[in-house]
Amino acid sequence: MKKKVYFAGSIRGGRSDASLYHEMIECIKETDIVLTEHVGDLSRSVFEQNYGVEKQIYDQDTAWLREADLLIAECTNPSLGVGYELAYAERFNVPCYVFYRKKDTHLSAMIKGDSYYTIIPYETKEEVFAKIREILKK
Ligand code: 6IA
Repeated sequence: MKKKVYFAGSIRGGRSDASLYHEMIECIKETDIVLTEHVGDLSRSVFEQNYGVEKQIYDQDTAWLREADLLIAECTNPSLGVGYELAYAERFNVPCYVFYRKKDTHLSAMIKGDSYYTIIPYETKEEVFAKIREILKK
């Protein structure tokens, strides 16, 4: 059966890796389902700001987190939202895989130091796609 994957990546934390998120999402979709395709959507505005919209986003994303079979996060670009999602997923026992580009960031000790998370440092995109395929085969 297809797995439901919650893909997490920076939105208001900065969009410099958004096209990489899009490629990771496409890679997951080759075999499984991505609940959060908008994270890799370069056409959407990051700053739609009003409480109603933000509450809807929070309610939908936390419902998807509870429903997900696993979470894949790209954490090179630090994001408060992604950090929150990782902690929320741990609370609901959702397995979490955290990717980051070694040369571009020092991943937070609060993520690296939590043995619940599978941390995946990488150098090339090819490594990322190969690792995603391996995770999804499990
Ligand atoms: O603090 P950040 O904005 O960087 O948090 C990013 C994380 O929070 C992502 O992994 C998303 O799952 C979630 N998130 C933040 N903003 C949104 C959002 N905004 N829609 C859905 N999930 C969100 C609407 C516009 C957007 C699609 C460009």
